[in-house]
Amino acid sequence: MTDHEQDARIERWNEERAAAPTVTAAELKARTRRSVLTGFVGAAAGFGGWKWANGRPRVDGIPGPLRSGLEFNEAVWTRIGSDNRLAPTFDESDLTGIRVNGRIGLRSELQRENWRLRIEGPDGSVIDEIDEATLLGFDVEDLIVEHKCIEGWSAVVNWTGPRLSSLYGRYADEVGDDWDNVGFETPDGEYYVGLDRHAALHPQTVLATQLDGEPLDEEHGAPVRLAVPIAYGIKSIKRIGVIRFTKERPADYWGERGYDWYSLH
Ligand SMILES: Nc1nc2c(c(=O)[nH]1)N[C@H]1C(S)=C(S)[C@@H](COP(=O)(O)O)O[C@H]1N2
Ligand SMILES: [Mo]
Repeated sequence: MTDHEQDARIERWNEERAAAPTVTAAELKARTRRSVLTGFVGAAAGFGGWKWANGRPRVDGIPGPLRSGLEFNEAVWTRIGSDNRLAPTFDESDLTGIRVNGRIGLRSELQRENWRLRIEGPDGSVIDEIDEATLLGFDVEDLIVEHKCIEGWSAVVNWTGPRLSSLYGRYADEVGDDWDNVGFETPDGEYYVGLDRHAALHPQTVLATQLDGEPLDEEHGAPVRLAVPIAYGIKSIKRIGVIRFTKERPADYWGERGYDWYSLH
C-alpha cells in the first residue's frame, strides 16, 4: 500500500468517526438513565425487585443497584461520544515515578536475543516476527500522561515508543482492513488484553520501549509493553509477545474476571 492509499484510509476512518453520532454528557445521562430504568424496572417488577432497589442508599438520586447498571452503560456510551478525545498530558516536572504492579506473564526468564514480537493477521497467519532492534527502528511518540490503576492509585509517566497505529501502518497491506479488534499476549500466554479498533488506533496508544526517558526494565515490561492512556492500567500489558488483528473481540484477562472489557476512564 502506498503512503497515499494509507493516508486515504486513515482519512476515511476519521470521517467515519466524525460522522458517528455524538452525544453531550447531559444527553448521555438522560438516555442512559432512561434505558437503564426501562430495562431494569421492567425485569424487576415481577419479582418485587423495584422495591428492593428503592430501599438502597442513593447515589446522585438513583438507587444504588441501578447505579451500577448506569455505570456499565456509561462506559459503553462514553466510547461513542469520545472518539477523538485525548487523555490529558503533563509536564516533565509532574512525573511521579511508577511502581511495579502485576507480574502475570512475566514469571519465566526472558531471553532478550530470542524474543520476537509476532504480528498475526485476521486469518490467523503470521505476518512478521520482529526482533528488538527492528522495533527500536520505528518512529516514536513521546507522551507524559497519567497511568490509572483500577486499584485506586495513579502515576504520571513518560512513555516513549511507536504508536500502535504506526505498526499497523507498516503492515496494513498484509493485515488488510477486515479487523475490528487487536489482541495482545505475553510470550507465555498468561496475560492477555484486547483493544477495539478505536483504542488500538488512538494516537496516544503506544508500544512503549522507554519509561521516564530510560529503556524499560523487565519488571515494567521490557522489551515492549503497551501504554493505553485512555484506558485503565489493566490494558497496558507488559512484555508483549503477540499482536493479533482480529474480527472477534479478543480474550481479556481482567475482562474475564468481571472488569469492563473497554475499561476506559
Ligand atoms: N504482563 C502483565 N502486564 C500487566 C500486568 C500484569 O500483571 N502482567 N498488570 C497490569 C496492571 S493492573 C497495571 S496497573 C500495570 C502496571 O504497570 P507497571 O508495573 O509498569 O506499573 O501493568 C498492567 N500490565
Ligand atoms: Mo492496575
